[in-house]
Amino acid sequence: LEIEQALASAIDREEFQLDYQPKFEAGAHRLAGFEALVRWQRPGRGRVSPADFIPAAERTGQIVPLGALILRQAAQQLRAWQQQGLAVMPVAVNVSPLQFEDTGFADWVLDLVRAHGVDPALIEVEITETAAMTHMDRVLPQLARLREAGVGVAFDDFGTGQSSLTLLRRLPITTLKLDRSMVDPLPEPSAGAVVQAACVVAEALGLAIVAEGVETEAQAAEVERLGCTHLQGWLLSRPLPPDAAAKLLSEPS
Ligand code: G
Ligand code: G
Ligand code: MN
Ligand code: NA
Repeated sequence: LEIEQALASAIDREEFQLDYQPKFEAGAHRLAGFEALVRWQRPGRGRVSPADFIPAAERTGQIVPLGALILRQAAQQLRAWQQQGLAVMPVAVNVSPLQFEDTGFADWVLDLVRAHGVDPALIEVEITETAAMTHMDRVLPQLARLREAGVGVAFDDFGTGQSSLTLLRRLPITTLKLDRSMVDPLPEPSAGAVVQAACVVAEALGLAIVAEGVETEAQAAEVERLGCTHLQGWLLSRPLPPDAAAKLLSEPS
């Protein structure tokens, strides 16, 4: 309960910031967008990892107000970058299935983004494959609503869940994010075969496919050879604070 009380006051005081991890096109490694990753700096206590507080916030339901705060911060950041005259790129925000329990969530997101003068195509939502599959009734119609308005929809941690290929065809998604656990073992051949199969499916369905957690040159070369359209990972860039992300936006690529 200690964490629940701490989270409640942290949400009230907005003690959270977003870092932005760049995502790059395969090949030329041109900047293609960012993934927003929440950071909690506890006054007097230091940083708490989202790997610790996101699961806690999901257990308590606090992910709903926290998730709203995160989306608002992302919209504010996009507006700020636009006002600085930067050529903005899409920002992907991780969304919990609990946020979709409110059937008005998708419309709320669209209102939020438009109220900030931001094109909905500059926002992408990331939902884990497992979350989308286990809350389909609530999640799918709202993903479709977001898609119709131009919001990107990414299937996160792809390859770790159990979505069927048949279902994948009918989902309102634009991007598959290949889980780091599939990228880690590369260039091991059996891992390569699985990644290649995922890339073939993505291409056939017209989806982008992002290799996550790319840490080595060998992994980068391999995911590009196997057909991934985008790369994200520490080899190319760590998650960046907003000013460093803005600097990337201002550089010719
Ligand atoms: O940034 P890091 O690798 O420490 O993140 C750890 C986990 O927390 C990842 O699974 C990531 O998806 C999740 N996470 C990071 N930021 C957010 C966020 O803004 N919302 C949600 N729901 N999850 C996040
Ligand atoms: O669950 P999700 O895929 O949203 O989690 C993304 C998490 O992966 C973030 O917490 C981010 O900090 C982390 N991450 C990003 N790049 C790398 C990487 O190259 N290696 C590792 N180990 N983690 C990474
Ligand atoms: Mn993610
Ligand atoms: Na992921």
